[in-house]
Amino acid sequence: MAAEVPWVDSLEQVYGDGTPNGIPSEYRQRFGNLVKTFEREYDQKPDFVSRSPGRVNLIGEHIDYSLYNVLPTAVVNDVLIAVQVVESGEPKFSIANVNSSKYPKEEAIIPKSGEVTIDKQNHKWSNYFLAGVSGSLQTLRKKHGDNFVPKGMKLLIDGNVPAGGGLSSSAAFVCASALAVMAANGLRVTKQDLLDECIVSERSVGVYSGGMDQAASIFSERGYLLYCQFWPKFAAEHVPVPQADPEFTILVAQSFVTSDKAVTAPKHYNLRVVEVTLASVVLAKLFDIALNPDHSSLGFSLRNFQEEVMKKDGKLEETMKYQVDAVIDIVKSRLDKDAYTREEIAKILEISVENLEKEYMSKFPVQADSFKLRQRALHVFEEARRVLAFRQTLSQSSTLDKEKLLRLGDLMNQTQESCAKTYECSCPEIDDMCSIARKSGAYGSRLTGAGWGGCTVHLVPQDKVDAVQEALKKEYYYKKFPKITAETLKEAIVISKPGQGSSVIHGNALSV
Ligand code: NG1
Repeated sequence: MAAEVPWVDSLEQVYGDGTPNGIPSEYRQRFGNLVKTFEREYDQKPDFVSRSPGRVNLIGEHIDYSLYNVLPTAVVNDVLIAVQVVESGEPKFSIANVNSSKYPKEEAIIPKSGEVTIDKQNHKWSNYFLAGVSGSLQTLRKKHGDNFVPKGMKLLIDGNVPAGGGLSSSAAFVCASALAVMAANGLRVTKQDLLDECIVSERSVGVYSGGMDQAASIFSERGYLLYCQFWPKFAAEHVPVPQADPEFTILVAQSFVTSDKAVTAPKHYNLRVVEVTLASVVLAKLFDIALNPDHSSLGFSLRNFQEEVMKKDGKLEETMKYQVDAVIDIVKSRLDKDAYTREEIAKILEISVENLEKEYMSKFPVQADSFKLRQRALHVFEEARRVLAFRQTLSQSSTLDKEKLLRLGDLMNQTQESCAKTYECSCPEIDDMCSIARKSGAYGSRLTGAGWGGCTVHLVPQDKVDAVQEALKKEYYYKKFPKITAETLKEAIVISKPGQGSSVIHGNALSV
């Protein structure tokens, strides 16, 4: 049977490390503060708290929406939503945040039979909650009929995943929201259903979401990396973090360059989705292949093209590495222009520019005169190859030796190079941080998440962790932000152990 999102009644099941040591007191305090603030705000105790974490991606950047495998894991930073269900009356949501000065309280009413409307032009913080509502309503209406009206809810939110910081605060928020709505309406949702809902939900905020973040937020298990496969359909494998000699640490450091994916999407994220989709259909056309639509954002992915071209050549039985190498050669030899205009692409596809725009650029607008199909496709296929190599290195033996750690680090460094030069999703600050970390001892350093700012992730030998942190402070944070406070600096670098995925926290855990 498909696994359900767990309901837990102790915080150890969420934040513990599996040992009898208990959990760090700050987690308990934060949770206690949420419950008490809820009581002050609404004069009642919450019924439950829905929780979903942020994530860090170790390798496999910008390839989930081309349906290639990626290797993220949840971090301990999360979004907590305390909920009191309102049993009668119209379905009204009161949405408050513990940080009320930054995120003022808002109210929303769901029209009886209608859709949740999200004003994409007006990016309010509560849009992410409404996005979660819209996805879960689809499931609830499928189950209970189109006239189903959800229960009203009083909500208090506390998130400590930095917004726009590359640890996927948006996915954590949307997943926790959808889970809260499902729980409030009496549904024990499976992880797979929640994932499907949340991908749809996030798209309603205006981003062609790939699915990696929601998968990592929902499916992760403490102590494991999550090997996510998207082709032919989603599957998750929990990969244990191997012992290593010398020991290593995964260090996550924010650049404090904020890139709001929903706002910058037409020039950044959504444009890349359009470019790789166009690369797929152009390549297919050049090989006289009619692609069947797949479940990627715009219906045609590079993974789909790989499958069909290998089928055509009778090479589907070959290893994945062989196949990816083959499509890399194809891209190098067949996509020979540095950039393709709309007219050039329309000509290859034998359609009008108007139809090209209607089919691939109308769902969400993009701002570009030309499209770098060769570079984007190359990044995707080469990154897919790096993920395979990374995964293989992890599973070669139960202990990672220095040579293997260096290999993993090298793959991460190659990803950064490709993100910076070929996919153009890095920025000078991220490049800077990566070279500072490498110079002071990191095996590998790269951006994590969508990029154009956000976070970096570093694979660091244990005995170099202090040196890397100090170097980042001295050569990046103090230099770029001379007025940075000690508190902000404390949040800038996170030493992250793979954390636990989504859950509903109820019962005794709420007695604080
Ligand atoms: P961020 O923006 O870091 O949450 C985004 C996408 C992922 C993936 C990465 C790039 C969403 C919610 N997230 O991550 O699916 O494509 O970029 O690897 O759209």
